Order: sequence, then structure tokens, then C-alpha cells
Amino acid sequence: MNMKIFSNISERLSKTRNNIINRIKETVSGKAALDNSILERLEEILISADIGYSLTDKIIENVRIEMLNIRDRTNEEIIFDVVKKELKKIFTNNFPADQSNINHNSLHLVLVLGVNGVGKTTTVGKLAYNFRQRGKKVLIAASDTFRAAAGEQLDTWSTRADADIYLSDDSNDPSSVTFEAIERALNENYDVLFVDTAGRLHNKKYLMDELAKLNRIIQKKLNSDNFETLLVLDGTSGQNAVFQVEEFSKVAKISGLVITKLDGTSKGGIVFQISEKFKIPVKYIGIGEGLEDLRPFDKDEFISAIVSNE
Ligand SMILES: Nc1nc2c(ncn2[C@@H]2O[C@H](COP(=O)(O)OP(=O)(O)O)[C@@H](O)[C@H]2O)c(=O)[nH]1
Ligand SMILES: [Mg+2]
Repeated sequence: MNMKIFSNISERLSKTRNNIINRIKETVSGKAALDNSILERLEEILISADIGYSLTDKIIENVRIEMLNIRDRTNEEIIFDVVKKELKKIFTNNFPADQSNINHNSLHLVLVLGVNGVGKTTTVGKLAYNFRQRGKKVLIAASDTFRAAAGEQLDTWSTRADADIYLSDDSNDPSSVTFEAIERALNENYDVLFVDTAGRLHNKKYLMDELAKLNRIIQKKLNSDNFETLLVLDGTSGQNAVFQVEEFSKVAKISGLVITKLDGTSKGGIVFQISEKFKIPVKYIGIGEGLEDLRPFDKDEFISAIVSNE
């Protein structure tokens, strides 16, 4: 793969980084002591980046403790060290690096859920591209039968990704489209099947029934090792994203999260807040609208992109 076309992740996350780093620097610069007014300001900065109250409290508390103990470092160093350390802890405490394991020799199915507009279809396109680049045979099921233009949009993505698409001519039922796509994927020896769905959280009963049905169909055909459910969240949507994890967790077993649109926001701290709160692994992040703009989540890379102090 041509590495040049891969944009620098740290460049794409610069809005969040600037929101945190530059503002912390402005706050401490020229001040001799780390006093309460600085801590209050730090709290505001972290909250405004969507890091969340619970994690922000931990960071402030630890800065307070470090302030008393360590005398040979600048305020700026103390704050950045504590922020980095606390952010790192979230991922080591809560889950190990867990990437999609699709090395087995049978069909792997990825069901993609999320409310309207978060980036499901785009994510499916990018994932399909990613797996195609690694030589996998990829099929995409157009199981969003709700929106008229959904199939067309997905078709465009499948062409760009050089993947195949299963579009049903006659079915409006997501479960039957999925069922037919699984049959085709099994018959034709596909490695991966991505299932793009419609997100209709406003009708919970419907969503619940729909997902139950989808799960039954999938489980009939595949064993659980070969099946994962990704929930896509819009990284710019703040507390709504938190709410969506809560709601979808009630109706589906979410195995991983995809957090999109982190390129356009100064509130990328949401990744930490959600990881801390739900302990569901973030598997991918979306950092743009292009084919290559989805990255497997790497906690160290992400943290240094957000809090690098250069
Ligand atoms: N900037 C940016 N835009 C994104 C990203 N992911 C998706 N989008 C945009 O979000 C919009 C909605 O995406 P779509 O895939 O149709 O959402 P869906 O309704 O969940 O299927 C589109 O305009 C996408 O280009 C991302 O990582 N960054
Ligand atoms: Mg869609």
C-alpha cells in the first residue's frame, strides 16, 4: 500500500488536540503556581473536549496530588503527564487491544448498526476497501431497505472498494436480504460479509424485533466466533453518542465501536468518555470521508495524536 496517500492521523485529529493542548498551555503560561483557578480552567477544557465528568474529575484529582509531591517539574509538564497517564489507563484497565479476528477460514460476518447519519454506509465502504486491500473476498449486504437511495449509495461505495454487493430486487425486509446475502456469501466462498443496516432508534420496539430476527438468522448460519456487531457513533454528537450506546446495548450485543467524524471536531475526547463508561472496545475511528479514512483504533497512536506536546 502506498503510505503517502494515508493522511497523518495526528493531522486529522488536530482540532481536538489544539482544543486541549493549546488551551492548557495558555492557561498555565506565565503562572508560577498551580492554583485552583488553573484547575478549574483545566476542568473546563477537558469537559469541552467531551472527555466526560468522571474522567475529568480523576485527572483533576491526580493533578492536585502531583502538585503537592513533585517540585522539579513545570506545571505544564505535570498536567500533560497526568492527562496522558489517566487517558492511557482507560484502555489498559478496561480492555486489551482487540482487533477483528478474521483469520479463520470460514465466512466472517460484520453487522453494522447505528442511528441515521452516523456514517454506517461510509464505514462499510471503507471497511470493504480495507479488507479488499488485504486480498479478502468481500460481499456487502444492502440491508438498509428503509431509505430509497440507500442501495445506490452502497453500490457506489462497493464499486470504489472493489467489493461485491448483494442488493435484493424484491425484498423490503432487512432480515431476508441478510439471509440471502449469507447464502450467497457461503456458496461463493466469501471471506467477509458486511451488513449495512438502517438506524431507527426512535422506534425501539421495532428495532428490537428487527435485531432479534436478524440475530436469529445469522446464528442459524454462522457460529458466534464468526459474527461481530459494530455500533457506529458520530464523534461530533457528544452526549447523544453516549445515549446511543446505552440504547443499542439493550437490544444487541455490541462487540465493538466505530467512532466517526473525528476529523471535523474539537471534541474527540468522546472516545475516552465512551471507552471509560462502557468498556466496549473501540475498533475503528473515522477520520475523513475518503476510502482510506478509517483506521483500526490504536490507543497509543490516538493518545499521542491528542496530547502530544510538540
Ligand atoms: N468528515 C467525516 N465525515 C464522515 C465520516 N464518516 C462518515 N461521514 C459522512 O457522514 C455522512 C453520513 O454518512 P452515511 O454513511 O450515509 O451514514 P449512515 O446513515 O449511518 O449510513 C456522509 O456525508 C459521510 O460522508 C468521517 O469519518 N469523517
Ligand atoms: Mg446508510
